[in-house]
Formats: sequence, structure tokens, C-alpha cells
Amino acid sequence: KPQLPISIATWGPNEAAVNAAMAEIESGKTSLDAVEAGAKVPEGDPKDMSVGYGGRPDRDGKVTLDACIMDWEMNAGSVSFVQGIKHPISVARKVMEKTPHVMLAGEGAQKFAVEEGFEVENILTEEAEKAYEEWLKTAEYKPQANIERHDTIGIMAIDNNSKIAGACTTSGMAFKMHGRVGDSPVIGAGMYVDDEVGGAVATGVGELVLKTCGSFLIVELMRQGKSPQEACEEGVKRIAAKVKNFEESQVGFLAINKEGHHGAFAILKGFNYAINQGGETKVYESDYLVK
Ligand code: SD4
Repeated sequence: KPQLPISIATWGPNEAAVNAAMAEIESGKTSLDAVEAGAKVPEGDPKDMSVGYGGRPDRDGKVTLDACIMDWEMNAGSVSFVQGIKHPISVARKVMEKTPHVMLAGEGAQKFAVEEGFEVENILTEEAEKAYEEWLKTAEYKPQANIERHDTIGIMAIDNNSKIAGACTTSGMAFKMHGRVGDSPVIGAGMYVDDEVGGAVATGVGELVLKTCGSFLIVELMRQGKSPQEACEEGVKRIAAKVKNFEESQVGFLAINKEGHHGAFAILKGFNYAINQGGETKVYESDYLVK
């Protein structure tokens, strides 16, 4: 039985993130505060090599980050290809709240962050640098998402006023081309919420999600009456129907509706997610298409 409030995030190890989000809601804060606080957990964790501090670099050895955030009133903010910032989700929120824009990229995003009081720091950890040096030996680029099972965090929450918000943050595909931007900072691809309907987030090989407007598609399918589970399955099937060699890549979708029902579906085995609902935190394994 669905219960509100709820916080939900991609990947089991993000239990800590959904708990941090719920703590905000319990202290009377909004779902927007909740998803930001949740996203900051893996961003600040050097052991999480797919998000923020500790993220693996691109093929030029630079860690470049993508993040976006959206609230129940259609306010949205995003940064992409930003370097040297530990908490890009908080910069995305500032873009949303303090500028007339939705997206800032690269140097401009970093400059704005500095103006807003963020520090530029080295976010390449020794461990991530070692992984890069190992990769350099062959320097073969084969986008392989979700090998670690704690990749990109997409997080959504509905608060005590029944308002929804979502966030998504990542260091992107490891050893990507310098300048590559994935789905995660793109509103409607990596994350989308609509307070009338619900929300969706994506993880995996961003190119497949970008080409199908994944999160937006799932929210629209729920608007048309599908359950979160049906909508996520339809989103994956859309990729399967349209994108060649899709079965070589992982994509996982996660969705909630305004009643607090959730659903998830992935291309491949191995996608899981964490929920804090009704006073309990649980990790679920997602069903998948290619068996
Ligand atoms: C990207 N979607 O940059 C991200 C990567 C990811 O789990 O989700 N990894 O394409």
C-alpha cells in the first residue's frame, strides 16, 4: 500500500541518500530540500566512483560532472560538464533559483558556482586516478554503465504537502570523451517530475535515454493512465524498438506517481533501487527485459 511521504533513488547503496532525504522531510522541509540533501550523499562520498567527489575521469583525465534538479512548480536547474565542484546538485539548484536559465555548462557553470560561494577543489581521488591509469593501458572506450551497481543517483521525493521534486547527479560514463554530456543533466532525459502526475529518473548509458527522452516519456505514459511499473516497462521497450544493439547497454528507469506507487524496469539484470516509505527503508531488485 503506497504511503506518503516517500523518497526513492536509483541503486541500493543509495539507501543512505533516501534516508537523508526523508530526514529533511521529517524535519518539515520540502521535497526539493530532500532530493538535494539525498543527492549530496553520493556526491560527497569518495568511494562512489560514479558521482561527484571520487567520480572517474574522462579520457583526458578530467572529472566532469552533470546534475539537474526540478520542483513541483516546473522550476528546473542544471549544470553539465562542470569541473572541480564537489556538489554540482547544489549549483544546479542555484541555477534554478538565481538565474533566468535552466542549464549552465562547463567553465560558465564553474564561474557561476564560484560567484555563489562554491569552492573549486580537486575532486579526482587517488583511486579514480588509478582506475584511469589502468584504463590508459588499452584506452579502449566501451561504455559500460552499472558495473559497480552504485552508479548515477536519480532521486525523487514527495513531501508532507504532497509536493514532488527530483534530482539527478553523476560523473557520467567513465572515460567518456572530454566534453561529452549525458542524459543526467537534461530535464526530461535523466529526470523529470510533474506535480500533476509523478516523476521518473534514469540511469545507465545516457545516449539511449537522450535519444528517447526517457524520463519525460515515462511521465507522459503515467499521465495517460499507465502505472509507474507499466510506464517504466514501456520506456525500456521504446529503446528496444528504436535503438540498434540496445542489448549491449544497460538502462534502468525508476518512476513514482503522486499516490506514492513506484515502478522500475531495466534492459539488463542488475538494476536495483532504494525506497524510504512508511517508516522503512528497503532495497528492491528491478525486473529487466533481456533475460
Ligand atoms: C550517463 N546516465 O552519463 C549516466 C551514467 C549512469 O549509471 O547513469 N551511470 O550516461
